[in-house]
Amino acid sequence: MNNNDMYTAKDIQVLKGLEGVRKRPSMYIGSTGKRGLHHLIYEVVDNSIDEALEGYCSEITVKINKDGSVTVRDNGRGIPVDIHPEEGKSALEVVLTTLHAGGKFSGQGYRISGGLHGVGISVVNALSEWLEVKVKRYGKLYFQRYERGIPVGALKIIGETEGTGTEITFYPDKEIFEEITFENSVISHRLMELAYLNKGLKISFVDERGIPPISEVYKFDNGIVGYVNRLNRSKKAIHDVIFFEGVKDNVSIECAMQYTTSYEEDIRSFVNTINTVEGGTHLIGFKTSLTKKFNDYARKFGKLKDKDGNLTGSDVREGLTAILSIKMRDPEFEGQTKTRLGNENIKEIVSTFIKEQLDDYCELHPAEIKAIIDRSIKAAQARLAAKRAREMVRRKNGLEGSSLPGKLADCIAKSVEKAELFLVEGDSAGGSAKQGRDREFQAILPLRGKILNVEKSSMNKLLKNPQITDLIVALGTNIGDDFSTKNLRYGKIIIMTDADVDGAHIRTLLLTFFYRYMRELIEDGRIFIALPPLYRLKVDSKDSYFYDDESLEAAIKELTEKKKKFQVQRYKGLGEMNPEQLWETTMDPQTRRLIRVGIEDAEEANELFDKLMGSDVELRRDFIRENAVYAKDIDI
Ligand code: 0RA
Repeated sequence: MNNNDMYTAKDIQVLKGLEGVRKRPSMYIGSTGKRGLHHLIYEVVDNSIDEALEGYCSEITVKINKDGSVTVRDNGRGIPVDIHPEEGKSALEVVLTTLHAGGKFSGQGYRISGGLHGVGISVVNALSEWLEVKVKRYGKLYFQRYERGIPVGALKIIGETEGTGTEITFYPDKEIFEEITFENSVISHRLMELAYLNKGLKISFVDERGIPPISEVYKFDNGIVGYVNRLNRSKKAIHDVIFFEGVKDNVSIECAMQYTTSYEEDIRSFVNTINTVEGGTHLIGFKTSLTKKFNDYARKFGKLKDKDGNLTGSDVREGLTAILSIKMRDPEFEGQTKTRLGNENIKEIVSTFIKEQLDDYCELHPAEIKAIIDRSIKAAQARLAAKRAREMVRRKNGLEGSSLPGKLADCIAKSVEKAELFLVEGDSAGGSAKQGRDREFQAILPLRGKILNVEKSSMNKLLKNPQITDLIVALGTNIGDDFSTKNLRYGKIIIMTDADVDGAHIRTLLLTFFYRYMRELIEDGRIFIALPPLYRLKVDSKDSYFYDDESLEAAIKELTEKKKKFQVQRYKGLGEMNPEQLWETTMDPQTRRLIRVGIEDAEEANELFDKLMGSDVELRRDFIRENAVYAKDIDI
């Protein structure tokens, strides 16, 4: 008998099912673009991961072959090859040709994992030009080949073997996919993530297409703790990774978290190893308990007083890197991309678990909890100060019909790209700058150095400072959550301070301010530092200017050799220059030197901000000596 003679009503239904997949592939794998293509690999790998989750598989290999096909191999139990009593064919064939074979067909097992759409490997089979499967079971090696979902030839034994496992090789169908080239970075990233989420599981990745081939092995015995360490590898952590794990009401929960000095929040949540990008009930449970518990501790430790308001969710999550990974039966996924967990009961389960674990942790590690709370309180203070500053800005705009600050000497040009704003330290230098500037496109805002300097304590005070609110109004952008470049009034913002300790201090203050509240301006490359000359050299009543020691020394050497007379003046401050000199040396676009501030420079300033604000003068001096220049690229 050949295959055709065996067709029954059931077989026709099967074919119709797979035909449906080929007619509307996007319904099953999301798209026929790159994402959908890569989804084929994940779908097969997820089946192997299921075996690992159930404790039967310790090793998975994913290989992109020279011909562009992909092989996924595992040492799980192997897809059953026995004849399925109802269907009258091998279980393997049922799994590979029946849509939504859903829960493992035996009825006993269950699919913990289940891929993004949970569609099963029959979909991969339907969308592959060909697919070959090898199974090791009962000491034999079984083999079967399919083309576009239809078996070509029966399942047969092709050898003897030891152990168990499954190996699936498939070649995506060009008739279905826009392109069929796999991208190794996408795959290796996901495989690494899976290895972190399944501690101890060894996942190998091989790409044989290139010369030399790529081969990587992922195996992490610390699981998601290692993942958090990796995510924080270039951040500064304030304690060791906190790790909770346990099972509650049949839900297995793992959580790893660590606070850093960064301002970012990086929380990733997973359900059955699926990245729940849109969050869901598990994440809500986690966040709720975190906020609740940290407020409790803050009051218990006297860090929040009766009159103080509560810490908000974003206060307690600032600087937090965390992985929340739960494993459960029958997850329901909702949302645009089906990556939000919908099961309502999970909220309570996760939140109770996190509460209990945090209490235990707090008992054993009060110092860490206190450090975290101090961090959250700082975040809350900054939030409140920013709010006050915003209100102040709004009031100013409102009352005076968005009039500009009195201190600002504005320019004539209205075009943002042309207009420049100089932030000048001190009233006297401000005066010179006003006289020396090209008023067509250069605006001056003097900042009174003393005021900024006296208030060494914190960003809070800085935000209350009327000069800073003047700056915000002058820029027209507002700050923080209200920040927008829509009404930005200047294309270049140039910080012009003295080349001394106080100048560097003010610069750090301003850079930190921009970094925390107007970061986009730095990212857009709009913040600059003016480099005033350090020396004036007078020869025969002609002046030349020098911006560093080396070039001055070279000039002096030459003059000495020529036995010429000269005079050197060292500039200690901008105030020592008259308006013409200031224009010529520091403001004239033809001759000036500007340093464009990069985001790394601002990050560095931000990190040093707290140190600098302290009263440790030595620390400040050291810093300023080492960081006199935030140079990245010089823009003359
Ligand atoms: C159905 C039932 C069982 C395992 C599998 C399928 C299975 C599928 C794949 C796909 C890739 N690797 C896989 N490994 C296993 C349960 C088998 C049993 O009860 O022995």
